[in-house]
Amino acid sequence: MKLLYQTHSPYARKALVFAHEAGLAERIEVIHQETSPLRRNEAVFAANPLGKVPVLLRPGLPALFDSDVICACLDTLHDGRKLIPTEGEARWRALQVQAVAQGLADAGIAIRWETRRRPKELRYPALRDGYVEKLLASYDWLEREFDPEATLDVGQIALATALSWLEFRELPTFRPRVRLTRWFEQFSQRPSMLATPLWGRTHD
Ligand SMILES: N[C@@H](CCC(=O)N[C@@H](CS)C(=O)NCC(=O)O)C(=O)O
Repeated sequence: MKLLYQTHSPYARKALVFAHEAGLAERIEVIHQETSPLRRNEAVFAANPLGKVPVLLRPGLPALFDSDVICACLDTLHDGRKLIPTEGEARWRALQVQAVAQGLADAGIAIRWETRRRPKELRYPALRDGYVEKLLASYDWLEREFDPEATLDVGQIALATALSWLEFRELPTFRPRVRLTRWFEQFSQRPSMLATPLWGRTHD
C-alpha cells in the first residue's frame, strides 16, 4: 500500500501513527505530497476529488481518503486488538474524541488562514476569534471528559496528532489543562509518535 502523506499534516500523521500502532507501518510506502486549495496537486486529485491528504492507495482496490476512513480500513487489516472499539460505550467515546480532534485540526487550519495564509487585506478577525473560541472550548471539554487511563484507541491517536500539530503551528495552547497535558506528554513518547515527526511548511 502507499500513503499519500504530508509531514506537516495532522490528519496524515494520524493515519500513519495508526498504522504504526496497528503493526502495519512496514506494509505502507509513505509518499510526501504538498497540498493547498491554492495549488492543485494532480497526483492527489487523481485519487481524491477533494485534493487532500492523506490518501491510501491499495493495490487493485479503490483509493481511500479521509483519515477517519483510512484508519477504519487499517483496523480491518491486522489481527491485534481493534483500535476502533467495535461496541459499547468505548466505541462512542473513541469516535467522539476522534471527532473533537478532527475539529481541533480543522479550527487550527481555519485560524491559520485568518492569521497567516490569506493576504492581510482579506483576513477577517471576527472569524479567527470564533475559531479560537472553538479551540479553547474543546480543550476544556477534553480536560473534563477525556479519560487519560483508557486503553489505546483511534480517539487518542487523533487527539495526540492534532495537539502536536497545534503546538507545532504555535496555535493557542492547551497546556494550562493539566490532565490533558500530562497525557499528551506521555503519549508523545510512544514509538509511533517518535517515528513520525512533524516538519516542513505549507506551500500555498
Ligand atoms: N478530513 C480530512 C482532512 C484532510 C486535510 O484537510 N488535509 C490537508 C492537509 S493538513 C490538505 O490536504 N489540504 C489541502 C486542501 O485543503 O486543499 C482528513 O481527516 O483526512
